[in-house]
Amino acid sequence: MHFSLLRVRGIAALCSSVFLLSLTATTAWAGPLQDDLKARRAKAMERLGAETLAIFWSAPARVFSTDVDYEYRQDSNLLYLTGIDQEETFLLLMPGNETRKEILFIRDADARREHWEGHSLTPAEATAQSGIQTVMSSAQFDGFISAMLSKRPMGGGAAEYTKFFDALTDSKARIAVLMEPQSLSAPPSSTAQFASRLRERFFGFNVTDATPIVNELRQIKTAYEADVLRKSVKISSDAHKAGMRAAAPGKYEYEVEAEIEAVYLRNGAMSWGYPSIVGSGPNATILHYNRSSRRMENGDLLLVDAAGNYQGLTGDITRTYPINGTFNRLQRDIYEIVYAAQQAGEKASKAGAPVSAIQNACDEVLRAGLFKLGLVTEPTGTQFKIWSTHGVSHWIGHDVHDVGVRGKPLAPGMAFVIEPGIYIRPQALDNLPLTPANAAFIAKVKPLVEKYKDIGVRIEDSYLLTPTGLERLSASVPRTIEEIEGWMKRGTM
Ligand SMILES: [Mn+2]
Repeated sequence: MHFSLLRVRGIAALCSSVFLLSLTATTAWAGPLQDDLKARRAKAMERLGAETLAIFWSAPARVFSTDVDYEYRQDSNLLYLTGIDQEETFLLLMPGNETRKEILFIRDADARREHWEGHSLTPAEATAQSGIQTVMSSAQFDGFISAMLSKRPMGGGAAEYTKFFDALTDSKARIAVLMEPQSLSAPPSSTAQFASRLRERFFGFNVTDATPIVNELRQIKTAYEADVLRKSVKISSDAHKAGMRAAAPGKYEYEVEAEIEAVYLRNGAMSWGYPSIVGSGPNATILHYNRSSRRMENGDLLLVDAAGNYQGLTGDITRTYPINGTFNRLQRDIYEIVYAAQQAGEKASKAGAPVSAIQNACDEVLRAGLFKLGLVTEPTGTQFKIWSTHGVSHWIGHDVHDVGVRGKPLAPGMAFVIEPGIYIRPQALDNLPLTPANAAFIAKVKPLVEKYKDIGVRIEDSYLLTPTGLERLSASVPRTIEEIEGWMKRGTM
């Protein structure tokens, strides 16, 4: 104890004196993650261009209650570019620099804070994790930005910053940041305030938004990311199977949730990717139900939407199943439509196809199925959206609803879900404007809504588009009626 405290102090003293010299190529780093991080940054820099200084911030700590914080969640973009899961971290990319194209700023060692919160990365450890050779103290961040925008070199060789400084002289420099989309009436975000402060004090640059560049990169998973995502979804798949085994009449929703989340932790997925949705009976029709407090009854369907975050990557899986192990006739009616819709969505998921092809394929099946059951009265159009209220696809990755570029056709390396759903909430009819057409519709469908009421079914799998086709990452979770009933009764699919 005593020894380690001294050691930390020693490092702190050492750091403050040598930070400016920075750590150069002598520091060892290696590993497939570090290679991948380097490649991600290289691609980002290629797109940012030589006249750019790009800045990426870590996420702030967030308060859970009074002086207790939530477990730390790193900003996805910073994690994507650095692999560093620590607060008070900044990444600077200066693609025009001679050698110091990547500069990482990390917080200083602090023995007292580390006694409470744990070890902070040393510069050498930050280099080992990120593959970034130049590491400075976060306390130097302001000074470094000021120096750069004043054309004052700070570390590096004589010509280190020439490209950026020349760009400032020619008023062609760019400061790239990630702008949050905001309404004009909202107060400016911290990023926008930062940009304003720079504009007030310095000249020769425009502030640009790096979001499209990072989004485009994140949309195509690297081979390394694909492997981590496979592992992540495998853990979540095992979790769903454990949840299915735990569901039974008389048990509470939270008992199923506990089984699911235990599998995450047992396998090193240190948190959920999003709060688990475990909704039985009428709760299955609430899209983001998260109370998990109901006692499940014989005859209920249980809708479980859950996935863990493993090494920063999150899949997204939903299964809906009868807690007594057998679908009844009405549940089957709805389930079969949703399943057929998902199958149609899978068939539409081809490289080169527009993303909207997935939605259209699902919609067609959902519309026809609901019309056939009599839950809608129009065989065309969007009337069926009263029971199928959400989009069927989104990207997955560092965020469960991951970023991407709108309008880009499907391509290998893209990871996404297909998640059609039908939710028969009688209240949905109450929300309709009181027109004669709606009154006629309500009169016609009311008996059927009464019959199917409170049935909510969503089926969601995680996919990766590969050069050879669509890979269903969550294929090990029972999905057809036969597979689910087999798993729940016999423990085999
Ligand atoms: Mn989803």
